[in-house]
Amino acid sequence: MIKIDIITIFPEMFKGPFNVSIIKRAKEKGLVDIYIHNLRDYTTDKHRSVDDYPYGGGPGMVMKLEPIFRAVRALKKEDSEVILLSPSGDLFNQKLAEEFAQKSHLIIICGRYEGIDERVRTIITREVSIGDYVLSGGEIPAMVIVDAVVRLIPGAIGDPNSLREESFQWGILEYPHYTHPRDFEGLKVPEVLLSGDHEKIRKWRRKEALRRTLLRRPDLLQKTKLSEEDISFLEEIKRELREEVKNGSCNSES
Ligand code: 4G0
Repeated sequence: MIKIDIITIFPEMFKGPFNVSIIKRAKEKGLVDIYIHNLRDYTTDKHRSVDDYPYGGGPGMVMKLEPIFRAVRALKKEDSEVILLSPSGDLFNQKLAEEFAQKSHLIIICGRYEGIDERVRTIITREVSIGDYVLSGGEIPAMVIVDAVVRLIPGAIGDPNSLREESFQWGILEYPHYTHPRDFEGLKVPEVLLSGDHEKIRKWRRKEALRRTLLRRPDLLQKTKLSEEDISFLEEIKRELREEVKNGSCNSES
């Protein structure tokens, strides 16, 4: 059982996303316990203030330290990962999601305003960003992280094969998927997928995944371990691409 505590000034934002689909099912199965805490409940002044003017002047407001410290101290256990969401954090990725999924307790602090009092760094164990853009708060990043982590908990996903495929394939993009009908207004399913020849299908999927990765995310091919077969597929793909250039074809999918 993994426990996730989220500290926010907008608890209502979490109602929808955490009560549908995989997260809802994981909660029902007792795989995860998610608590949303209103930061204002940890204030002590009569105005329940969570922000204040910046020392030294300048525009905007800064999140106050005391409510955050009171909240984290109340929630913290021996083995808590205390995560601050901020645009200047370490970039979140699948590897970090897998790491978080192994923890017994996550405390996620959703920042707002122009920033947060720098001294918050003394109480956190990690600063994480979901990407290079600024949002109006850390709430949506918190939902992104919870979703990515919860679906990795054993039992959270109906068919664990889909996770295995994913992590097995991790490092290159996914192969293209098709379902019924075989022919939609002339858009046909590739013949090989109807052949019933599992080895042929495996090879086709691997090659198409590599083709996609070469065209869209060539950076991934540098980082991942490629088999002898992969390397010869990539040679074939590059040959096919040169052939297309010669024939003057112009198709964004290839
Ligand atoms: C500025 C995370 C803005 C500073 C949070 C927080 C984007 C992301 C915010 C902070 C966010 C992201 C220092 C806590 C809130 N925007 N890319 N907005 N601090 O993950």
